[in-house]
Amino acid sequence: MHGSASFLRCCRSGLSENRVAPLPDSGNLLSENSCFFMKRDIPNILLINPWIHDFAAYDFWAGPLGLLQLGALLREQGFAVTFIDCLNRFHPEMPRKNGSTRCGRGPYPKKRLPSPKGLEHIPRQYSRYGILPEHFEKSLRTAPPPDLILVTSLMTYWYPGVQESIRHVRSIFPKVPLLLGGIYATLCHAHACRYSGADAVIAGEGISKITGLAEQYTGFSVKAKFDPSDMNTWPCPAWDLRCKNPAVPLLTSKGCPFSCAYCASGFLEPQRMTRNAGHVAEEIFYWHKELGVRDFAFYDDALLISAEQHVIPMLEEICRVCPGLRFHTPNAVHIREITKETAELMFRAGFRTLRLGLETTDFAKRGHLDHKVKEEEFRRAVDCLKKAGFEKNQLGAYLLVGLPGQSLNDAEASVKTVKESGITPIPAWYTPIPHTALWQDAVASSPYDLESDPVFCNNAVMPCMPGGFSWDHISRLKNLL
Ligand code: B12
Repeated sequence: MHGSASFLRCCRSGLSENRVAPLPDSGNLLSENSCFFMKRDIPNILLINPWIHDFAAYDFWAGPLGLLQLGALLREQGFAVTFIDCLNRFHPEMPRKNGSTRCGRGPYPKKRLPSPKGLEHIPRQYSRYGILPEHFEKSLRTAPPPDLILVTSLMTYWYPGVQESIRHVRSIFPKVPLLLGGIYATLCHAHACRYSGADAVIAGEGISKITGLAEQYTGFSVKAKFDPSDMNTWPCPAWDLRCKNPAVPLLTSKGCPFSCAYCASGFLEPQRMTRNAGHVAEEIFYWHKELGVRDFAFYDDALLISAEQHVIPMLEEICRVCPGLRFHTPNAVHIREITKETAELMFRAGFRTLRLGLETTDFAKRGHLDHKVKEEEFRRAVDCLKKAGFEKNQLGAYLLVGLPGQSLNDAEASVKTVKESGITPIPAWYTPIPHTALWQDAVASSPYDLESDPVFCNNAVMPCMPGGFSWDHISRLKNLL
């Protein structure tokens, strides 16, 4: 495997001679990967993936990719890094069934919570997803004392889980600086500054900022060993800090050239960047060889864009270097880019779950939403995929439901059209997102005060659906499916 030394460098450099290797079988009970220090002159940075609070959550190849990317960079620069995952499905003190896994997916443990204020009328059970608070506290108490704590965040409406996680951390490490970053921190910056409990909230990408932040808060001075504008110089995310990896998420590019009205990608990742084929194949090979991983999930916003330069050489390299693995695209791919060649290559490389970003089949009236696919492009793509060998249950088309001004009848019509095409419709309930073109329409059409509290943007409450949440809406769609 050419160049694999660079990946070994990334993943092994965490175990410097100042630390002893993790105790056998202790990883889960303590922090995910507790490395103890003989010397206290190297600052220890504690990474935390917080709980989810929601009406429903399921692990579809989820993982804190951004946080562990920062962890890998810090480790490479000589910081000691520990990780606690509040969403660890494999915690040894949790019931076994949580650890069950289907191609890397599986249910999170959950514990019932009272519904958030203003959502008490929703007839669904609100829960904390993840490990129990006592397990989190035990991990915090037994972790090497941190000099800096980094907490990530994902969905805006999951912020109550972030708040609760930070409260627990504060009760144990009241004086250690705690920084919050991630998607909620970026999309709802002012809200996070006010309510999260973090010392500082960092908006936007973290790669170019993390060295400076770590230096500023620990006083430890380092030289950056990577170029923030070149993904090929970054070490792979520190997935080895997770106690178990049923699947590994991959990021082979950043950004998306489309500016769809419902999506925040353009705001979150304004710059398009790609990795080269060898770099990606090397990472996949590495995780397969080191951790036995067979399932990989692409997190790219635009995996198939500029296929000739990016995905085609990358998949050819994957077929050559690491055949026999399974790949999934839980974040949809662009339909227009699916050709005979890309379809055949994806099939040959081992793609098993392919999600298409269709959103609606009302092709004539979709102009206010996006310009990413025409009807004939959709039909041609489905044809190419079927001819390449994909089966109906491997091909799912995401359809947005509950958009401002959209009736359930419109959504039902899309479901029927997708079924007729011979692939699987997958309704995705719309969540309003700040900094998107559709945000103001969403605010105007919703009975909730979306601007006052991100919790009202939870798609499980159907925030923009006329009449609000209803089991009838769900069962009408389920019956059609
Ligand atoms: C991959 C992905 C998923 C994955 C899961 C991801 C995961 N981590 O578990 C899957 C496919 C399952 C998923 C599902 C959904 N997703 Co999604 N997803 C994404 C996507 C494409 C990438 C996220 C990611 O990992 N990026 C890569 C890493 C590197 O970036 P990052 O985490 O932001 O980290 C960087 C910075 O934030 C920062 N950082 C992060 N943490 C910290 C901490 C500190 C201290 C610092 C300093 C910095 C820092 O540095 C990192 C490196 O630069 C984003 C879009 C996007 N471009 O971000 C949408 C996105 C987050 N998803 C979104 C949506 C709508 C959904 C769904 C609701 C879709 C639906 N209707 O079904 C579901 C809900 C899932 C659920 N209920 O479980 C929305 C967010 C909506 C919201 N209200 O918040 C986004 C923004 C896309 C959009 N439409 O605009 N998603």
